[in-house]
Amino acid sequence: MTTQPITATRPVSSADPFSYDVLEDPLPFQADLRERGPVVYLEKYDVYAMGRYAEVQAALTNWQTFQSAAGVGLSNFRYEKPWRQPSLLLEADPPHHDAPRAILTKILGPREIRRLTESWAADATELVDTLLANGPEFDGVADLAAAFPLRVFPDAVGIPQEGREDLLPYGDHVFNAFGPPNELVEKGAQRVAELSASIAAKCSRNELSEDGFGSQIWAAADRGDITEAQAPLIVRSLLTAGVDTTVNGLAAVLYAFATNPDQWRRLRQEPALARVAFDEAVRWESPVQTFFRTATRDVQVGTTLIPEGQKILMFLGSANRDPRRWVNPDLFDLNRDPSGHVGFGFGIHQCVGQHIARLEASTILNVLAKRIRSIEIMGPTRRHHNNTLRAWESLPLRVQLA
Ligand code: OVV
Repeated sequence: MTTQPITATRPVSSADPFSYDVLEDPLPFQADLRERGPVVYLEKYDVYAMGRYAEVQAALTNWQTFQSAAGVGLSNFRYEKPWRQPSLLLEADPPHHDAPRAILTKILGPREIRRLTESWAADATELVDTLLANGPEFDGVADLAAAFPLRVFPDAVGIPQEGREDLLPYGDHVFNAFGPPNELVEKGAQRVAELSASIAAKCSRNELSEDGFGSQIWAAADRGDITEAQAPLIVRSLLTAGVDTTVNGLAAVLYAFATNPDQWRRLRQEPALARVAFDEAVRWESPVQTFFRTATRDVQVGTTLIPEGQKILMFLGSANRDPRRWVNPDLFDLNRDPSGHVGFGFGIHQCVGQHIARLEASTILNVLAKRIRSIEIMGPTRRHHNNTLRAWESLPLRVQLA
């Protein structure tokens, strides 16, 4: 009997997960990826991809073998991104990762959640009342999903009013740049110098208000928990990771309810489900679809030997729709327990801002559930294509008031 070389049996795909068609609707690609095996070689990019829940979750937990410090995009950022120093959190591993992480865990924790809860509820009420006073038709993305985070989050960080319009395009480009250098990245490259300078300027100590997350990061530098050189980069992490993600998380939950009217009725009967609803929408839509890891050693997954140094694409969005893990994964269902989803990642890098994101979402959903009896899609919806994000450009909605 002869033994096959192990690579002869490895599942392979010639598909491009960053092509127009897959970005428009990633679900068929993801189903195919999961069917091919626990890890699949993507010929087009010379990388591996994981699409099943069990392997994605296990790999995200095993940061020693699947590192972040070599970059979480397709290419090694050290050579490819002169406009952006690596993130001290996202693109680092222990021990360097731990001090910045501990600081953000504290700043974005229960004390701040309590402090922000009341004022954000007042902001949400005013935003929704002003919007509904204009009539029952509006764009769920521009008028609500983007408007609310852009109203409350920059204030919470403590950045000035000026230049806030740069936050979304900057984040859009950073998330595109985790993918291959396709048209999306080329288009964003035109403004990258200007946008990077604008964001960097907001991270310096004297630009930040006294009581926000930003000055609390600088206070950690004063205590000596981090260096003064690290502080502005940690502020930058908030501004990069905290805007496009929440905008598209809110857009996801609005779209989910607009297309599942029975679930909206359920939320109105039981408003305490707002948090479950948001997590279920994050599972269902996975606003952050993917991140790469890098193998620190030769590692076997299924029948495939992944060589040391290879990039592996972790398909959060696919894991969150894996029928091996979820009953009827394509249903948006408030009766399910979505906990354990990997939409915020998993393991030591799991979203440090997730409590803030949940507060934004539950605050806006609570106001909407009081004011609005039903939500429907009233015109053609449009996706926003991004190499990492599952995003919306436009959600034309019509509501009936309660
Ligand atoms: C999760 C995430 C996305 C993008 C940027 C960062 C983090 C960062 O730390 O800069």
